[in-house]
Amino acid sequence: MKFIDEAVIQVHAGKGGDGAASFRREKYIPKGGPDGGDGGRGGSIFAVADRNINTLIDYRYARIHKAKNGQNGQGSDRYGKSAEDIMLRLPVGTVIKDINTGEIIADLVHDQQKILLAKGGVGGIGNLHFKSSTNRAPRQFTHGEPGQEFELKLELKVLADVGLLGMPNAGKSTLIRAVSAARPKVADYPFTTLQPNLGVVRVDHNRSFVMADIPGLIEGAAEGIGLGHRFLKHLTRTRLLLHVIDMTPLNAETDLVHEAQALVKELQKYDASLYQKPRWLVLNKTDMMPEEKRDELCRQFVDNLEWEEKYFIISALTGDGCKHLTYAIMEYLEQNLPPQSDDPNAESELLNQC
Ligand SMILES: Nc1nc2c(ncn2[C@@H]2O[C@H](COP(=O)(O)OP(=O)(O)OP(=O)(O)O)[C@@H](O)[C@H]2O)c(=O)[nH]1
Ligand SMILES: [Mg+2]
Repeated sequence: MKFIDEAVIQVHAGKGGDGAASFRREKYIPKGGPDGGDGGRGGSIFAVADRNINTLIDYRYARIHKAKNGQNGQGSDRYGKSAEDIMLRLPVGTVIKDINTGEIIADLVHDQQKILLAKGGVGGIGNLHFKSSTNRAPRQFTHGEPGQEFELKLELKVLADVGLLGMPNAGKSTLIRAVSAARPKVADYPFTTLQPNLGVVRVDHNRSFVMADIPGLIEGAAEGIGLGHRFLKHLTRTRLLLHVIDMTPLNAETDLVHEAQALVKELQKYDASLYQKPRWLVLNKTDMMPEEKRDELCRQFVDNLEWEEKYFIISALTGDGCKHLTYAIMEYLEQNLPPQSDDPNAESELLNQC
């Protein structure tokens, strides 16, 4: 199914039914009292997170969601029926915003999380309830209240612990295939990956984390070159970024340092907080380098980049160095737990998005 990560929808909750004004008319009761029942409640609209859904495509086609109105009250003490609520099923990781105020209404982080989006109107009161010792034949009733209406922006931002960042062809998808059961397409041309992929990396039987592979990024992405930089939003909820670099051009003397710096600049242009996230370098395709010079060349590269954080020398193709990398990530994540406000269940929910 096509991956769509943004949609704009309208939600209209139902109006409450009106209360009734009616009097009892029966054969042997000449002056029947009031018997108008209350109106029913209008249908409300809820969002429900569903781990089996991973795209917002349905909401591109169905933009307007209207719940039914409550039924009006009727004579003979009959109450109007309340309308059914509508459940909008959305992927885990969807952020819901009110377009007009910009306010975040919900952030769906775990499966089956349910949030009220638009409240149905309360039903009106029938004249039955206005009867008193001084007014035995009230004609009053009230109208049902209107339902709430909003225009909402839905934005899916995948939830993962670690995100892969890199130029097209760097080997990001090969890496996620090497360390998890995810099976994104791998090919030797740029922009093979067109949507985010999640993989669960199990380091041993009860320790795991979630990795996100996103489409490649190139210099000028902020100006829309390549696939642009909109996929970077899928890295905003990660705790650690891995900058994957294809080391083979080193032999051809391409300016790898410039390329790496250019990519980081794109990150900075997109969002300062993404730029400030902890980031490690993953030097890939090192199976293509002469073995005896490999470590030395890698170190030189890292020095030229004036890189002071961690770096890893791997081959996603042969699996060399991948285990060491995944253990280091696991340890880092365990030592740098997310703030309390993050949902502890979020990770397990994600597994199902893969
Ligand atoms: N020799 C070698 N080739 C690799 C390695 N990792 C990836 N490749 C090859 O590099 C090419 C690109 O790999 P992908 O994993 O598709 O690269 P990507 O970064 O996901 O690319 P996009 O999805 O286009 O951004 C494929 O032909 C892979 O087989 C590696 O460690 N060594
Ligand atoms: Mg790819």
